Amino acid sequence: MRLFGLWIWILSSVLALAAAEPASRVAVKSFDLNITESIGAPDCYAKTIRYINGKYPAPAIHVDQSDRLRVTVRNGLESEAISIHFHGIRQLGTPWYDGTSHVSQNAIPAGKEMTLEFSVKDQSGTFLYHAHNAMQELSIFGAVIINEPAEVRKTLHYDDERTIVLSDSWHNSSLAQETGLLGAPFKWVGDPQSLLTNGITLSPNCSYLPMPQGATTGGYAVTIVEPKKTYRFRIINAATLNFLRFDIPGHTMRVIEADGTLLKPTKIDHLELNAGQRYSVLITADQEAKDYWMSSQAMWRKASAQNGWSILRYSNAKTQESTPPAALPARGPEIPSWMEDQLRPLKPPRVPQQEGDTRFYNFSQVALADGTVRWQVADRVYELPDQALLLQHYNNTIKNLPAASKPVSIERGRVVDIVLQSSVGNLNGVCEEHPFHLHGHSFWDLGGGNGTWHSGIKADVNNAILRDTVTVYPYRSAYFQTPLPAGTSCGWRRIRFVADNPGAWLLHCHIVAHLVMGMAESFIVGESNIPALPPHFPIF
Ligand SMILES: *[C@@H]1O[C@H](CO)[C@@H](O)[C@H](O)[C@H]1NC(C)=O
Ligand SMILES: *[C@@H]1O[C@H](CO)[C@@H](O)[C@H](O)[C@H]1NC(C)=O
Ligand SMILES: *[C@@H]1O[C@H](CO)[C@@H](O)[C@H](O)[C@H]1NC(C)=O
Ligand SMILES: *[C@@H]1O[C@H](CO)[C@@H](O)[C@H](O)[C@H]1NC(C)=O
Ligand SMILES: *[C@@H]1O[C@H](CO)[C@@H](O)[C@H](O)[C@H]1NC(C)=O
Ligand SMILES: *[C@@H]1O[C@H](CO)[C@@H](O)[C@H](O)[C@H]1NC(C)=O
Ligand SMILES: [Cu+2]
Repeated sequence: MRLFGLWIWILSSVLALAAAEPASRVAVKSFDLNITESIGAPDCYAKTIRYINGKYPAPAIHVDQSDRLRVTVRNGLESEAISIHFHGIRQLGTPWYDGTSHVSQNAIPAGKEMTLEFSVKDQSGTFLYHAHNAMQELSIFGAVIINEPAEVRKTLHYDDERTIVLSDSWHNSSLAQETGLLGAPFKWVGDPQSLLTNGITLSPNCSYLPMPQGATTGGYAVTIVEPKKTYRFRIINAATLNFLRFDIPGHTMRVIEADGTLLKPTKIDHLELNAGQRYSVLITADQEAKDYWMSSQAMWRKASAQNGWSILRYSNAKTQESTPPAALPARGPEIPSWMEDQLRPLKPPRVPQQEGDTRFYNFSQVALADGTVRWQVADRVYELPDQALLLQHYNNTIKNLPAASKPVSIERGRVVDIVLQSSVGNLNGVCEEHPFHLHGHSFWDLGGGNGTWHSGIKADVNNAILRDTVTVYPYRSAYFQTPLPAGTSCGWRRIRFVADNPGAWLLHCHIVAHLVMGMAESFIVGESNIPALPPHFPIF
């Protein structure tokens, strides 16, 4: 492709320049994220949605590893405060630009703006940005792509790339959902009405209201490929609840990246990815030139929205499809870690061999006497403080925080092992799956298992994949299995990281409803090494 050739040309010129003059390599790339809200119908149902730079879905951000990003977030919402988090980007040395409200900054009020500036020099691959204030994650998300250096990219053997952002969508507003989740009686958000691909889908019996000019009216996303070429599909799960199964019929998928870590190419039948996780797969357009229906659907819950369809289109297809098949591919059986257990890192991981300080987090949901329901992690329902933790650090007020909000202090440079232990709560006897995400650090995924973790279980460090979001699976008593008594262990997962990034960071379930219900822990890493806040940092 012409564009591809141009890209290579630009990259090689940049590298040639760099060889002559190393200082010229750091380029600052500026992006605007102008957030506004107005009517749209991404799945046929008209509601208020959020546009970025007047576009829906939100535009992708593409950068090179050597770039510095300068991102100006302008909150043009009517009344809600917001912050934008770059998921998986470590913010090494810039903890104040993590975009996590109540933790790294105070949320940007309606009508105000803020500029984040950070480098990504130790990272490459597929990431995402999304809102990180209360339930808003539902409404704003986009891809972030950091190109590997040209010499690495060459070894991955693909001609071009495409980005596929999957998400889940509800017709009710996020504020209505939050009220239901935190109130008495507790009201669960339920399964999403739609599974979107690149922000859109169609629902059955679609009938549009009159829409303003430029409003999105949904449809099936189309990914166009040229015959014979090999593509890197970057597949991002930007859902806030659903663990997804993704299928491309008729084509072999070979996984080569998980959350920014390159993998030994591995053939898989279908992709399984949890909220916040990203994978790159190679596919070759070597089949009959026509349209193929790709699909996403929820796993590990009782039901799934049935409209997660999108089209894979050969550029020379003679006919085009408009009606998806009657049924999605069979979604089961649900086997914990089925796909992940097949994956191997491309390069031997540099996992610290010594056991870290092990922190054991037993979590379960708890139905309280007043009719509310929360999630507790190590016997605590986490409450985000009003003033951001990092700002409180500078004001020396962390010590005054109530127990429900106090961060755990970790010395800089410590190796930390975290065991995420899932147990049945006292509400419904169910074990759920949970995608856990750590801010400011990537971690080695040391695997998971059935029942209760104990120190006699040794980790397989040689095959650990460095990533930022990992699933704690239910090994029993899942939604479709027999309920079990409160306290029964559902399963565990273990991660290891080096606490090398001084700042205030969240570890939390990436099911946003669970986070709102308290499923989080906060850390202050290297308290005495946190760099000074940049001058004029907005306090809001
Ligand atoms: C974002 O808004 C600012 C201020 O109104 C404007 O100058 C800028 O051009 C906008 N950027 C985009 C990409 O629309
Ligand atoms: C949507 O919100 C309304 C009002 O807040 C509530 O009555 C209704 O049950 C909600 N529906 C769903 C599917 O959550
Ligand atoms: C769509 O219309 C058909 C035929 O009228 C009906 O059977 C079906 O229930 C409708 N589906 C939805 C989601 O409203
Ligand atoms: C510290 O507290 C003062 C007084 O309340 C406030 O004006 C200032 O903005 C705070 N600083 C930070 C970094 O939050
Ligand atoms: C986990 O252990 C329980 C109890 O022994 C067993 O019933 C269940 O089948 C196991 N789950 C898996 C996925 O092996
Ligand atoms: C984990 O939490 C559950 C529910 O709070 C409790 O019943 C169980 O004993 C705990 N298990 C461990 C190993 O602490
Ligand atoms: Cu969860």
